[in-house]
Amino acid sequence: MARHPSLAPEDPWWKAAVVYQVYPRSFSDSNGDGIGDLRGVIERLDHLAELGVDVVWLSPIYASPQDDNGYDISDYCAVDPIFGTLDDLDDLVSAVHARGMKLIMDLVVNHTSSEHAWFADSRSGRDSPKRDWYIWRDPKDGREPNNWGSFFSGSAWELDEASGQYYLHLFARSQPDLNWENPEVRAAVYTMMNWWLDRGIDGFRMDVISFLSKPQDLPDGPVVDSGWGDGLVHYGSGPRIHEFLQEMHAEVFAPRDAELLTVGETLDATPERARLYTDSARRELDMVFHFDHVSLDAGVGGKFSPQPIDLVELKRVFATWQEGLADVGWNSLYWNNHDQPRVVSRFGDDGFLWYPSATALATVLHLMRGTPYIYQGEEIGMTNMPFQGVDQLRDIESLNHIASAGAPGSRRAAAALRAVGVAGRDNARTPMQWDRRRHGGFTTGEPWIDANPNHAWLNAESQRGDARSVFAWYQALIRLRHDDPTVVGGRFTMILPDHPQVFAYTRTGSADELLVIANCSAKPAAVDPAVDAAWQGSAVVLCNYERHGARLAQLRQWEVQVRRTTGSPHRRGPSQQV
Ligand code: ISL
Ligand code: CA
Repeated sequence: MARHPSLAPEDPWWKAAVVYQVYPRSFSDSNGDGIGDLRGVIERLDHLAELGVDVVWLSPIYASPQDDNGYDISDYCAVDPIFGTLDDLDDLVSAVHARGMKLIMDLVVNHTSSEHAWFADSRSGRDSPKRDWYIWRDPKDGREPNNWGSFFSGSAWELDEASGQYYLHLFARSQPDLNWENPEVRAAVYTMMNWWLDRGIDGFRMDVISFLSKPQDLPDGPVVDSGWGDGLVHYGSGPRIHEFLQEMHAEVFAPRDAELLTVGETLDATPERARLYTDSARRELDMVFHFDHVSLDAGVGGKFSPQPIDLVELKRVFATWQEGLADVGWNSLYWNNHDQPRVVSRFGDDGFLWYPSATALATVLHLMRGTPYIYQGEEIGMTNMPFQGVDQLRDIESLNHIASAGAPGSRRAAAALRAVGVAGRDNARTPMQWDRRRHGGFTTGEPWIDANPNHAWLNAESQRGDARSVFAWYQALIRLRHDDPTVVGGRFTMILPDHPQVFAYTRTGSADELLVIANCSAKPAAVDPAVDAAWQGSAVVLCNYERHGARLAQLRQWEVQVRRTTGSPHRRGPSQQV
């Protein structure tokens, strides 16, 4: 891959890269069975090349019973027939590389599917040679070994009647946790990772990677609303996690000179922990996904008791992370993925302010310091789905939540359905909207999940070639990251931190300074006169309204501007120096 001009000589390539996540099940169906597949991805690669992204992150395509849409793997070295074959995957790698892009795969090694041969062996009996490949414990006082709850409702322990022991599953009961204390498990994972890298992939997104190390006494966690204990306080970045990741780096990545990318999903990460994971001197990961910004709208009962967010709080989270990794480590930057509701519906306005809010949210994210991740459909402003009933839902997390909330038809179950409609993962998993045809051109068959009816107007084809489309806006943001050293390396300074409507910051380079200023509200916003004065005469680099004045005294509804001034950088207007 050619190095982008925005990189400093010492910068690794991924500091100027933009990653695009493909959720293959919902991306493009090439054979009419209603499920997206690898040949469908190959057929749509020109869309990604035109967008300008550098890396494709492919969500799991491995053999799987699909209980958790592929995050329950039964064979790490096989492609599930619903997605195609290993040859199709090799063709995809070649096609991605031919367009100058890289491909990273999803590494799901905290757990396997209960249908994996390893687990079948392990559960065959207490004396199985693979018994210790998973986490088995005797009952405690006649019940589960501790009070940990599963992410997918209920206990994190499942009783195996045959042996009278419980096994741990932080997610579905069909997703038993691997025992990373066992060096045989770690060696088997590294062998598999090397097998994939030898096939030419360019790295991994590592699923719940900070959960691998559990304290061996498995202590109870604090009891939460569900009535179960929150084990995250113990297994989040557990006692041996850094030892395991440094061993993985030594066994898999260090021997290779290819330009690889590793990103870890770390639900428990704080900036302090993220520095440990991403400090290049520690040889662990290149970057991590934290969850502080996408947890702000979770109420007391968690994600399914959603509440409005406070912009000042959201800005504080971003400023904390920008400052926390300013000198050591590196941020990922994301709004969306296959687990999160669509940002334009969640934090923006998917009504008549759809275009300005989608473009304003994209801008404030993409021009911070870090590597941006675009989730399929985000580049055209896809919105949440207006689910009408449980029968339209597919996600195990949502279905379990509704089932555990109350009896079908009860008020509690109805309330749970409404919450799932706002915060559920299926909002991200409706078919990619390619054109105005049935099902958005995703399939010629019946899709595994309903397409959003707004595909009639909201689709990639209708935006192609339109300079004032969300797609064109993302192209412009990606070009800025590729071309502008201040976007990659400039110092981040939050300004107007307490403004209730305006999200604004500067990026200070060696010879210029950028201002990113967005009115993240449906009402006009007055801007501090000191900021207006300080940026007089600056050049407007981007604005999501067709006409803009020279002044910055007021911003229209969801108006975002990017301005540049040259000359020696100096503080401009009231700021929170982070
Ligand atoms: O989004 C979430 C946080 O509220 C959870 O739904 C999610 O399960 C968590 O972020 C972990 O996600 C990863 O591991 C899961 C899988 O279901 C998710 O799709 C994956 O991204 C188990 O493998
Ligand atoms: Ca298909």
